[in-house]
Amino acid sequence: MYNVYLIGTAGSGKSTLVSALKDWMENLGLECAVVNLDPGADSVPYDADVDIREWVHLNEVMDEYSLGPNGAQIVCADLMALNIDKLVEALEPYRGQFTIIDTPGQMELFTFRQSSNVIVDALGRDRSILAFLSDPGLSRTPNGFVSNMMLCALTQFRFSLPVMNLLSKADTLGEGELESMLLWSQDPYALYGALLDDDIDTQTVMGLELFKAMENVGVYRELIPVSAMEMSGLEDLYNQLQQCFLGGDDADTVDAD
Ligand SMILES: Nc1nc2c(ncn2[C@@H]2O[C@H](COP(=O)(O)OP(=O)(O)OP(=O)(O)O)[C@@H](O)[C@H]2O)c(=O)[nH]1
Ligand SMILES: [Mg+2]
Repeated sequence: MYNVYLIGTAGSGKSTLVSALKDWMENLGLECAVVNLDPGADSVPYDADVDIREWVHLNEVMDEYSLGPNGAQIVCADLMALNIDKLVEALEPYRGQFTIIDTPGQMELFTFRQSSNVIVDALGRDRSILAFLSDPGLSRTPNGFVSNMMLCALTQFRFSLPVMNLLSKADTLGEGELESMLLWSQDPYALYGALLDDDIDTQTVMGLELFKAMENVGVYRELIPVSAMEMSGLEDLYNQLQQCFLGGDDADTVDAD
């Protein structure tokens, strides 16, 4: 069993990609379960096999503790960890080769709270990967691109798990934009040049320094463009999963216990 956590900034396309990936995998004959870990989701675009809202629901926590949405989200994060045994038990009958996990809208709730490491441990840390979604709306400029890479690096730092870097909603990018972003992710010097091409100001200088730090600590990695809308890039995503979990063998051929 392999766990894939979709993580990204609010509205980056996590839930839609969970749905697309599940459909794509099932069409391929792969067994996959889907877990919703967003207690504040009004609705999700997939049938969750297990849904944290069964035990922890943002609106109920707001009422019960007389909290606003932000305070309640923090309480929810802790309640999620407290209820994790129930979730793991409920998931047991559905577990197949892959478990695809949707995470809360505001990524800091999952990325920066210790409760999420409790959840990762309970679901099985050994066979887990984080799929970090970069939203093109935030990462089309060189500065935005570096900022998003930093978020991805922080996520990796918090969890100490393998990470793949996805460029979501790739269908919203023009050909030139997509090419530039892919080049920035493949060739540090191209990104370096693009940062320098920006008007040199304090922000750019800081971007360059952050960029150098990322290069030095080895978080620089190639982007995989995906579009849940067009169902594109999912094979590349799956190939990355195979590389990470199975050293390149197909999941079909490997015992999935
Ligand atoms: N064009 C396009 N739009 C997309 C794609 N994936 C998601 N969207 C849109 O982006 C918006 C946010 O998608 P969600 O899947 O709800 O994103 P999320 O990260 O789960 O959002 P929160 O959980 O609310 O933070 C929706 O309007 C989706 O229809 C895509 O591949 N292409
Ligand atoms: Mg969502």
